[in-house]
Amino acid sequence: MKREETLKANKTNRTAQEARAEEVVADLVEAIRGVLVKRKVTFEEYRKACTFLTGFTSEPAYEVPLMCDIFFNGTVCDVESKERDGSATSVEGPYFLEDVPEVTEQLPVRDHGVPFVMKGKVSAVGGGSVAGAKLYIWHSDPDGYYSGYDSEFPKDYYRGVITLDDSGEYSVKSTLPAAYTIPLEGISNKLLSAMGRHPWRPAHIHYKVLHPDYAEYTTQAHFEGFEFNDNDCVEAVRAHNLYALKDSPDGKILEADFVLDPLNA
Ligand code: MBD
Ligand code: FE
Repeated sequence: MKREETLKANKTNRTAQEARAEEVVADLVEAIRGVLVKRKVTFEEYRKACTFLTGFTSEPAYEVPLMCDIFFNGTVCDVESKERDGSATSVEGPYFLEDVPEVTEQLPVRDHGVPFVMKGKVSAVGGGSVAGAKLYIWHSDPDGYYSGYDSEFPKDYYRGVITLDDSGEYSVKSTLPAAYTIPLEGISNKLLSAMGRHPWRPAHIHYKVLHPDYAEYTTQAHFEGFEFNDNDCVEAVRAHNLYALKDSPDGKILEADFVLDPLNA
């Protein structure tokens, strides 16, 4: 299947079978989300469960975690955000890689795309120093693909880790990411399409901050006014992770500040 042949909006004129699948699966999802909230399931427990469930299937190893991310990771983040101080978290998704190049002001990019700058400041609840924190940034290329998952597209593009100093400030250039589809041939998309749902995510940037004194922090930024913010197939868009892009001589600017939650405070 080609991307151009996929739905670009959830169906409003579903067949009876699609409508039935949508209502039953949506209710199952809501019921399981209720358990995640009631039991305050942590991200660590959630990831273990995804890996465990993968053992029941003969599908490629990423399909069960992907389906879980589509339906449940947003809820796990909402629970996590209530339980911690500092900025709210959001969905990590399947494409984080820890072993990536150190960068300072430029992510390695390919030859096309809209010039783009990501900047902001990382601080901590209580005002402690964030010096030495590792800020990971990763996002898709201008066509909606992630590096590091096939031999043609090595992992050091559109990714990097920045070591923050005491100021917590960062500013790094790249090119604007694009809307993304989950793998079209897999069983997760089969389920979405059986429900009359499309496979698209809005363009977004991923961030993760690691520092031994603070709770691991993971989030995403989406762009106001971009396609699929209202019907993200992963349902990860919230008011707190939707940002206005600004114009500048260096290109579009995304300014995002994050506040870390001290451990043992
Ligand atoms: C992604 O790029 C993503 O961010 C999520 C949450 C799920 C699938 C693909
Ligand atoms: Fe993503």
